[in-house]
Amino acid sequence: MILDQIADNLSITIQCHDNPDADTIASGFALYKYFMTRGKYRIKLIYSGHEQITKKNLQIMVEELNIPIEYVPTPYRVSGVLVNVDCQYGSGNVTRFPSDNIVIIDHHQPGRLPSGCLRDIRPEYGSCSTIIWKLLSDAGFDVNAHPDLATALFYGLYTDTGAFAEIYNPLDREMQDTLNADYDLIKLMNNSNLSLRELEIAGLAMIRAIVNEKWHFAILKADDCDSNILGLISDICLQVDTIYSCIVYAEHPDYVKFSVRSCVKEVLANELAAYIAKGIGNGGGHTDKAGGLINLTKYKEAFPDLHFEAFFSERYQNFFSD
Ligand SMILES: [Mn+2]
Repeated sequence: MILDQIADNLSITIQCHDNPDADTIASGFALYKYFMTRGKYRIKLIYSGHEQITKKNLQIMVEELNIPIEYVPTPYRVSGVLVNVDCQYGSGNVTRFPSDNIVIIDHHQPGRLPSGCLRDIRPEYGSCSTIIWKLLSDAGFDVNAHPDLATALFYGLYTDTGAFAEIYNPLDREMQDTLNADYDLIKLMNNSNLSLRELEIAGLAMIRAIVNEKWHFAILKADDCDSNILGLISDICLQVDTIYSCIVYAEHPDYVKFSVRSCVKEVLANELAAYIAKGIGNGGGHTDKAGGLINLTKYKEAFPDLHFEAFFSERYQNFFSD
């Protein structure tokens, strides 16, 4: 069993994806607690990337549930086995730290994985939290004996499935029904999704939406903000009746990040994200929700005179004609 194989190592480093969301944090936290109770003495729960956690609901989650997650800048030396949760080593949304002992536990479609790595990838689950919950339950670990853990895993599934609206797997439902979560805290986090400043950023982005009526897509430019806010803006945009897919992007001095959403099978969000970032960055995710990052140096080399609005518009249209 994968947990036993991880436990064979004296040191365990659990890494969440960059720009952590509730699901990756909950997954990492659950593994952390589990191995702590197994008496492992060197366990670290880390994440890296361009941004530290700023989103209010996630800050509440980390503080209220005492989640010992640490931000580490690059370069970083991993000790022991490296466990990627809710992401896959080598993919664009997780900083790659050198390691020859890699474990991947994830619920995204498998990408190109490092050879010989240990993996448990189940794309049929609504959240990575569900996989971890199942692994822990099968190992005889009573998650409900740890109310903080039960709440974290519950919230991981909740946020990854649009407040349980997108649950298709019976096991997700079973976890939802089984966990004794702190519903007051869930409610508090659920009502702390954005700051006033972020509300303003979202509003401005929506006012400036550029809509392509032929292909039913929209492009929105937002001021620099947390990636999760880009996702939130694109979630709202996709609810417009005439918009079937959309991109929301924000410029940062060093990079441009973007969020992609689609509700039609002709446009797979992960494919579109990869297409947009091809040659100049990274893009990927789920078929309905995805995102990416464009490297500004590479962009300026490839498109010295093109502003981003035109770039996104061109690539978007090329995606359809291709
Ligand atoms: Mn997830």
